[in-house]
Amino acid sequence: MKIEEVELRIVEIPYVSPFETSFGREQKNQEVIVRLYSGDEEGFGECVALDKPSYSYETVKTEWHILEDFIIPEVKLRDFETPEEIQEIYRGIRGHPMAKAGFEEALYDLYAKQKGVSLSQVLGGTKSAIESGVSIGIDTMDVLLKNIAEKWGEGYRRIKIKIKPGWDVQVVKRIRREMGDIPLMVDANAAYTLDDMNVMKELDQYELMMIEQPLGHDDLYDHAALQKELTTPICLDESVESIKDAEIALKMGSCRIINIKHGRVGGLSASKKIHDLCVKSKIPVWAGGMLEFGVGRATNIALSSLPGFCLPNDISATDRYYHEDITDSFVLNPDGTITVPDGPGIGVQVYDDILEKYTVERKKFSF
Ligand code: OSB
Ligand code: MG
Repeated sequence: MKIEEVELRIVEIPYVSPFETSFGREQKNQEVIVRLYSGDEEGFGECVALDKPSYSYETVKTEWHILEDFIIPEVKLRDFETPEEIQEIYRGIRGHPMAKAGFEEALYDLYAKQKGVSLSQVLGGTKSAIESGVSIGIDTMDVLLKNIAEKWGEGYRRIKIKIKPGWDVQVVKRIRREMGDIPLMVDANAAYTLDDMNVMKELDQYELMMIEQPLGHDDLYDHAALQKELTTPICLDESVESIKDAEIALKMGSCRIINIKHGRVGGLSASKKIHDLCVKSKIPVWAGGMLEFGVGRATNIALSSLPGFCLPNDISATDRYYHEDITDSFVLNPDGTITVPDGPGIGVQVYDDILEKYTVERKKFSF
């Protein structure tokens, strides 16, 4: 895989409806799309940082900076045998997992395409369809209940709602009253501290599948203390940025479930390592999402076809996020799954005209 050219784009697409979490309400998503050229093949990757340093410190602009100034100069005309070889270059670049993951993803896509096999196959996937859940943002109670009823009616296998202080116990109570015992979980995006033990203990009464990232984005210690007090499993998202974090979290008992986002942990090879550790330790994993466009969603689907992904994922159909996407759309099967593409690489086509329509910035690096 000789890297002959690289193209970077910032692509911006509005959401079908605003998405609100404990760190704010957003109307649109911006992603950096990486395109690699090698012989007759192309590889695509998507860098998943948001445009603000809210979920993590990375942003669309820091991703671009790391790619343009540190990753692309190192890969110029380099001939890769396998995508794992990029790790040699990454060792010299501290942090910035989402920039690294997006580029590595493009290498994986290229590699799989050159071999004529699917990304799922390259990663060791065993499933032909993955379980689909849906993440629903903060809204008025009426809109939230309407959204939940609609998504549950479409067949999603579990509902996740976003919570924040003041929008938690009463909301869950109301959902349980209106919707009964549907598979339900909450995601706090690090909005609480141990001072909120009362809220956590109240949430513990509602048979939630899990409470995702209740405490600090970089905390493992307090989560271990909280997990001891709760029956409901804690699932870590933000706090697990590497295999090392996962090892410590499991040793300390900071969680009983891990959400793997390949962007957050620096790529697919790191994701596989965390997956393997969790399988060995009997810790269920599922794939988180970052409201990706089609390239990133296809990658999430391939990753979640691995055997340890045994809970519904934050991977919904395209129409839950966007009216129009840069790739073929993903649809929800009647049984609440999404089919894993079996074509080469990510297995979906990227449409140049649509990509062009939503591109707000582009740069090509020819060597
Ligand atoms: O915490 O899981 C999260 C979206 C953006 C940033 C963080 C998160 C989310 C989601 C949406 O919950 C998941 C999806 O892509 O459907
Ligand atoms: Mg989360």
